[in-house]
Amino acid sequence: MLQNIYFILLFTFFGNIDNPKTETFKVWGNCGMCKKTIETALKKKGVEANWNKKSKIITVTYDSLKYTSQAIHEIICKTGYDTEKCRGNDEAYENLHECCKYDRRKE
Ligand SMILES: [Cu+2]
Repeated sequence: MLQNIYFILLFTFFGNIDNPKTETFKVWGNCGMCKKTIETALKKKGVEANWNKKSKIITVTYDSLKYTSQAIHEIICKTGYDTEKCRGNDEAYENLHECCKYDRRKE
């Protein structure tokens, strides 16, 4: 567990992402658990991510030859969270912890 944390920290601060592209956009969500769910899903795919639960703004850095911007949004939507470009998967949303059931994006 501790090793995983060190790995994530190392990856975040010293990771060498090829062809890096950084973007910021809004991800709907509530709390620290949402932050963990969203960031972990992205980090597992080699994407650096930091979501601010107050502003709801995420900053992502990814390999622009490996992923399109849309693909990044879809990684997040699969976990049940709405972004500016896609709607969170409804089934995943239903399975979120009660405190994570944020107010959905207005279409
Ligand atoms: Cu939450």
